[in-house]
Amino acid sequence: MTNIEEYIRLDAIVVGAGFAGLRALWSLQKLGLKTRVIEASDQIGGVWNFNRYPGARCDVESFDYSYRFSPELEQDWRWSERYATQPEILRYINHVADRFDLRQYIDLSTRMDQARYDEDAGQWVVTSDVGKCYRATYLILAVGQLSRPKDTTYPGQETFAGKVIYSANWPREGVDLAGKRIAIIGTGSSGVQMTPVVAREAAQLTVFQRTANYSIPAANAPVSDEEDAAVKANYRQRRENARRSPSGLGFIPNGASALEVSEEERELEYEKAWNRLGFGFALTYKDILLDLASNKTASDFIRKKIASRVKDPQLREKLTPEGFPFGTRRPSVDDGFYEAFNRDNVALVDLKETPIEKFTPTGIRTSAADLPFDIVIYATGFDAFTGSLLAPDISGRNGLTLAKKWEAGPVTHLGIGVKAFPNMFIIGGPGSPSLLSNVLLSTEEQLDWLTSFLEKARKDNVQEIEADAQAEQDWVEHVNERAAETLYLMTPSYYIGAEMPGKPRVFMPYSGGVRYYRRILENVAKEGYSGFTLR
Ligand code: N01
Repeated sequence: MTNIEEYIRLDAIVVGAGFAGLRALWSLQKLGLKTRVIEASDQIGGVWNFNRYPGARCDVESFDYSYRFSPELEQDWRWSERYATQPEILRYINHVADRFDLRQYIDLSTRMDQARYDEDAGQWVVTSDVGKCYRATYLILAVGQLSRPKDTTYPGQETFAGKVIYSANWPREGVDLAGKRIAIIGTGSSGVQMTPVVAREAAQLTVFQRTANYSIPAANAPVSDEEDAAVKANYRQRRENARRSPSGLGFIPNGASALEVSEEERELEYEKAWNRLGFGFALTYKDILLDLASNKTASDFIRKKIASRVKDPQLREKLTPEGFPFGTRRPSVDDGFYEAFNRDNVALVDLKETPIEKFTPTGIRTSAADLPFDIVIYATGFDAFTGSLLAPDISGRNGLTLAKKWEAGPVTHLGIGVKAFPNMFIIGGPGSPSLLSNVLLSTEEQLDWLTSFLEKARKDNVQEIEADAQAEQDWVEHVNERAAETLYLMTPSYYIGAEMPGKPRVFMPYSGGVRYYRRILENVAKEGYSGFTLR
């Protein structure tokens, strides 16, 4: 048991040193709060520190997937590509930490094991795996939405003589793929990004696919000096446009329904979007994610494109997504995924036809064959949204644990506050736009709002901020109502908790868009932070 003197005493403790945690630190320091960040890894960067697999890059444009809080930073940083690679993003995060002198406030290699609300003291008591203990008024959870990788295993894996690697925990020293026989299991964004890069290095690559997903070309390109100058000349306006767009990507959806226009016009629009917009393809028409018939026009267009990219008719059929509307599982953005299957050294195993039975000492046995491998890469995804929030033991009033409170699925007010967990705030969590938006923009929106809230609370001498039960109920209803207006609920995906057996099936992110979400936050503030009890 820790002596009371041994606690590190803070105004705020932030958990996680990724994009959100660093931004929280910067904001809270500026407010004058004594703040520390604790981070389990020995390096900062969050998902960009862990996901070092070949081909990893962001699918939001670099100019938009970057901090907006410092116009000077914006002007000084030079992105080299439209979609930045993982190493470039990690360099950027490190640059920000140095530039704003943040490192001294970050405790690395310190994993939060437990956070307990001490009601008498009105403080969060945080303990870590390295024995450091903290007491803080505010607990800010910036632990990410996709930071708890699934630990997928198959029978016999321990007998396999080769290497097993998880894409979300890629060895820092790198992996020599040259001339190796490699398996990639999983065809979400990670598997799709990795495939063409691994294919170029490997002697033989076999991709194990359970569900074919829709993927759109990234349309990546170097950022020219002219483009860099043009964006920087107007950067503030670009940020404002992104804030006002529903997705935070800066694209305003075409105001028309896909069904309102002629087939020729639609094809032309899709073609333009296909060649330029990447992820923004989903916004070519306003109702692609809202109306099934409209969605079918986009889904059919993508299927046609896949057909034109894959030469072998059997492979083409297997790689073509069927049975769910485009965008209802998160689409991938790729740089040559389908074309990789035209190479002689790349094969596909359709797990629906020939499932994996087990690993053997030499490779993988499917129901059809024994396949030899040197390296098996799992790109099987994450326990999304709630995994990293529920991994530590967090308890609020009367010892109520967050796991118990969220037994039937996450409930929050605005995705930020939780009843019975006073002074605890979640950034980018369930019930907020997070993964249905430019997540960095939503993060900064939430943190700006939260900082103003805390500033006011301190001015008014408020000791405790707690979400109301009714407000929570109303928010969950609102999140569900907005989701019901979309097609998302039609498809099992990590948006609804379908990625983990036994996980409650509830819609996790907020689908109303960042613009609408911001208005709600602003109104809540105007109403004196309605839905929160301030004591
Ligand atoms: O994970 P996923 P991811 N045996 O969950 C399959 C972000 N991200 O790491 O669909 C065999 O999407 C699973 O199959 P199924 C982005 O938000 C962004 O790829 O469950 N296969 C699926 O094919 C993204 O959405 C970027 O049938 C198994 C795959 O593994 C999110 O992270 C890059 C299996 C998992 O796909 C997650 O992407 C990378 C099993 N036991 C990631 N279990 C960019 O910015 C699962 N699968 C571009």
